[in-house]
Amino acid sequence: MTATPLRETDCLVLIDLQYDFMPGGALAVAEGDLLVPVANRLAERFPHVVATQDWHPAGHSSFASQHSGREPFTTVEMPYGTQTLWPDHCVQGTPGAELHKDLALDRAELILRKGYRRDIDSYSAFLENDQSTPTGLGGYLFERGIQRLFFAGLATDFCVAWSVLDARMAGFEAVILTDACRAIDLAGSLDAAMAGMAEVGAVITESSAVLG
Ligand code: VGL
Ligand code: ZN
Repeated sequence: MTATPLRETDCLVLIDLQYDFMPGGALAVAEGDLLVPVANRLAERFPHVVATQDWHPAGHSSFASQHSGREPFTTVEMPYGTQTLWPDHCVQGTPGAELHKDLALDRAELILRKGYRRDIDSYSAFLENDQSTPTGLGGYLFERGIQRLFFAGLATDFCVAWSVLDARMAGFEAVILTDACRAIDLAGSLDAAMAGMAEVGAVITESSAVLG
C-alpha cells in the first residue's frame, strides 16, 4: 500500500500500552504485547507523538472489588451512566500501571494520565466517562495546531474507540490503525465500536497506510 504522507499537523496517539493490558496483566488483552514494535515503528514516522496511561487510585469505583457481590465484566449504574466493572488494574505506582519498557517514548511530547479520580472512570483520552469532564488533551492538541490524530493501542473497543469518538466531537480528523490495536470484545463491544467510529467519520485503516 502507498503510504499516506504525514503532515506537521499530524499526531500519533498511543493508548494505554501498559503491562496490565498485556498478556500476564490484570486485565490482559490477547496479543497486546505485539503492539509495542508496531507502535515504535509508527512513532518514528510522526512529527508528534502523545501517549496515555490509565492511572487509577487503589479502590477505584470501576473495580468490581469495590462493589460487593459483583463480578468483573458485568455492569453497574453510576451517577454518570452505565459502567463496566473491571478487575483491579493500572493502580497508580504499581508495575502493572507502567507503560511497556520497550515502548519508544523518547519522542512522546506528552504522557497523559487518566482515570485518576476515584469516583469516575475515563476510557477516553479527551473526556471522562460522564462524557463532559475534559482531560485537557483536546485543548492541548488544538492549541498546538494539531489537526489529524492517528490512534493505536489498547483496547480497540474501550479506550481507543471512546478516544476516537471524542476526537471527532472535538473537531479533529481521526484515523484508527486497526492492526496496531487489540480488543477486549465483551458482548459485541468490538463490532459496536467499529460501527460507531465509522459513523462519526473516522478513517479505519491499517498501519501500512503510514508505514507503506
Ligand atoms: C481500558 C478498561 C478499563 C482500556 C481501561 O484501556 O481500554 N479498558 N480501563
Ligand atoms: Zn481502567
